[in-house]
Parts: sequence; C-alpha cells; structure tokens
Amino acid sequence: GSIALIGAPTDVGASVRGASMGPDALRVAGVVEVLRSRGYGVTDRGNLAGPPNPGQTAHNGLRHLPEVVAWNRLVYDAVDEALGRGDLPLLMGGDHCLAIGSISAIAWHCRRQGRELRVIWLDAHTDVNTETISPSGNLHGMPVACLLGHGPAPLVGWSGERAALGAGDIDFIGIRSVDAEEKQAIHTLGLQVFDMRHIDEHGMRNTMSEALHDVHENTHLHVSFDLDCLDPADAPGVGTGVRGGPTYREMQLCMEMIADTGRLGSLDVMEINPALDVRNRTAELAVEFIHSLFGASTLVR
Ligand code: DIR
Ligand code: MN
Ligand code: MN
Ligand code: MN
Repeated sequence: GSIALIGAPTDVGASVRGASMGPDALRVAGVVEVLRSRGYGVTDRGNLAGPPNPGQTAHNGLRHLPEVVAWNRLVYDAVDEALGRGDLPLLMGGDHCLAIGSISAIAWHCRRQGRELRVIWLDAHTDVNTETISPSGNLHGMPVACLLGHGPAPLVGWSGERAALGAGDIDFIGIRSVDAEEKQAIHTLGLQVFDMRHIDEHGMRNTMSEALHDVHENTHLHVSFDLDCLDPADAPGVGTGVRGGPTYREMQLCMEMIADTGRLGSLDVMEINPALDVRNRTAELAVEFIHSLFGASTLVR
C-alpha cells in the first residue's frame, strides 16, 4: 500500500475562517515530496468538494451542523476507500471536526480486521465538548466527544457502534486549554490527558513512553495532529493558538517515538490556517514533523 493524501478544504467546524486553505498549504510546503523521499508511494486524491461555509451562528448549541455532517460523510467515505485499498490515509484539513469521519472509518476497519485502534491526540485542546457544554458551539471543539459516543446524534455511531473509541483508546498530548465543563467531562469519562504541566515535569520522553507503552504488533496507531498543539510562536497559522506549547525539539521527539513503534496506520493534519500564517511557516513546520513521523532520523537512513 501507499499513502493516500485526502484534502478536506473546509472551516465549517470553526468560528475563525481560513483552515479551508490548509490542504493546498501542505502541498505547497512539499508534503508529497517529503513522503516520497522516505520511500513511500504517494497518491494525492485531490480535494473533497463539500458545502460552502454558510457563516451562521450556533443553533441549539451547534454551528453549521448539517454542513459538518456533510463534510464528515465525504471524509468517512474517502478514508474508508483508502483503507479498503490497503493505503495509509493522510487527511489534510480543514478544521478538526473532520476527525469524526476520519477516525470513525478507521475504527470500522480496525474492528473488521481484529486490530486494536489507539489514537494519539496532539492538540492544545481536548476537543471533548458537547452541544450542552460547549461555550462556542463550534464542532471542532467536539470531535472526541462524538467519537466516544457523547456528541449530537447525527455525528455519533458512524463506526457501527455507538462509540468508535473507548476512553482508554486515546491519549492527549500538549493540552493547555480546557473549558470549564470540559474539565468535568474529562474526569467523568476517565480520559488520559498529558497536559503541558505533565510534559514540563516529566519531559516528552517519559510522557510518550507512557502514552505508547501498550502499543503492540496488532495495534493500528492513529495520530490526530491539530497544529495548534505547537507554540503559536513557532506555528502562527492557526485560528485558536494558545501560548506555552511543546518546543520544536519536544515535538520532534514525540514524532520520532511514534515512528519508532512502526505501527502508524493513519494521520490527520488539521487546523492549518494560511490566512493567519507567515509565509507558509506553519505548513512547512507540519511537513517537517510529518517527515519525522514517517521515520526520518538524523543518523539512520
Ligand atoms: C474551544 C476551542 N475549546 C471550543 N477548541 C479548539 O470552541 O470548544 N479546538 N480550538 O481545537
Ligand atoms: Mn486545538
Ligand atoms: Mn494510555
Ligand atoms: Mn483540535
């Protein structure tokens, strides 16, 4: 199999506009060339075509629900098709609401193949809001809740079971912004959150050892990479940046340790906002990290 690039140019799940330009920013930054340099076959499947952003406010606690459903349906089908061909899907967002479709398709395939799905969620935010607790109504703050079976009904159950993921199947890295009622949800659900204080106190090496300790031969590892995980000083092209993220070296180590498992099966690269970026720096940084995630190392060919 080869790597299938899937572009999902939309920002319907966010309130800040511009993540819709993320897929082309990654192409311009050389994502295809970098993956080929690692020896992979790469097929760019182009961009999905979904509904435009209607620019509305939230209704019943949710902004743009029909459009978010439509885009996630397209993402689900594209990721499902890639996995069916034996390819490794690389979703280029687009805002992070699209992880619902991506991870639901992956969970369905893993269950069918008897593989264990583990998700590494790289983000400043935990994205575990629901329509009843979200202060924004933006669906890019809710994908984890939906995948755990707790979001709005039209976005729950896509993997064939109510929950695509159990609480123990996902580890969060880099967290430093959690809404008031989201904190309670994390506690109630029993989620494993490695926040920035954990990384400060234990370092990225111990943090990733802990997050990856139960990865084995039969694990399908999915990385959902929200670029706002990084410090906005390094990655200014994001809509909801929060200062105090992992350093460049810490994030490189994170990617290298995931690569070392040899179990990477799929990837989301989300929330790059070229309208807020500086000379495509954030997409270029993302491509550097993708390079490491696919096995580039300083001393080993
Ligand atoms: C915030 C922001 N917690 C919300 N979430 C973001 O709107 O739910 N996630 N930006 O990536
Ligand atoms: Mn985020
Ligand atoms: Mn764990
Ligand atoms: Mn996110």
